Amino acid sequence: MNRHDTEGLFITFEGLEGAGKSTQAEMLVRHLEREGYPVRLTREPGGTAVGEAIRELLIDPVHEDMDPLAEVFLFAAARRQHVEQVIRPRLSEGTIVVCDRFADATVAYQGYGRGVHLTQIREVNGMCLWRIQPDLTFFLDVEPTLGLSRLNERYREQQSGPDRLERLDAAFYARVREGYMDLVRDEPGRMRYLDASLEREALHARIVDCVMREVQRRIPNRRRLTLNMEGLQ
Ligand code: T5A
Repeated sequence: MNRHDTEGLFITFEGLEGAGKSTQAEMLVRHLEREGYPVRLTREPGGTAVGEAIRELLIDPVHEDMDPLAEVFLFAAARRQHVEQVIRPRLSEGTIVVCDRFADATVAYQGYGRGVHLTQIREVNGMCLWRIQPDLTFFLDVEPTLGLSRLNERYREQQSGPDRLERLDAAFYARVREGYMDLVRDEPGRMRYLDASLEREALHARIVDCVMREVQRRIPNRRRLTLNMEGLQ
């Protein structure tokens, strides 16, 4: 039984800044496309026009005084739009949805990081999700200093700098990491721990192995064959 009563598969990537989530999400999507599966890559906050507008508001360094619970509601508003406009419809038509961050990020960042009560976060997340839960979540675990050093390299290359959400201190990231570790302990069936200090290709191989087992178990062969036949016409 899926966690969302639909035909598709919902896969999310979580971790601290610079863990390599976007890199691995994109590599996985390319792999699934090559294998002939219907797949959609998306991200949070974002994934819809409304969500991308909320993202701009959230990351703008000008809003330094944003209240932590107000922050939860903004992430939640973006998530609700995303679930109803993109995730649920794609899952219903049997697509594999790969999402760069999802509801666990609110637990880890706003709950453990900012100190918002976890009961409030679960309540708000519950309102947004309505029977939508990831089937598989990869937690890419990185030492905060390694993740931030990867980002610093990127800022140098792109001549850019940190946004509002990337300006937090080491103690904050240690709490966020602890939050993710608690989620891994609490939900070992869904959450998969990966050491994100490994090489990109080594991580990709582990992720593909895990996803393909799940795909073969849940998505009927018929769907993939139909797609491959369409490709031949
Ligand atoms: N947020 C989000 C919340 O607080 N609550 C929420 O509910 C949600 C949904 C934006 C922010 O929002 C917060 C968390 C964030 O602060 P984001 O856009 O996902 O979230 O931002 P980041 O996590 O900051 O995304 P990054 O792009 O910075 O990190 P990634 O995706 O983990 O890393 P990636 O793949 O872009 O790689 C970073 C660099 O490392 C290299 C890459 O080439 C790149 O240069 N790299 C590697 N180097 C060596 N070895 C590897 N294995 C590597 N993999 C990648």
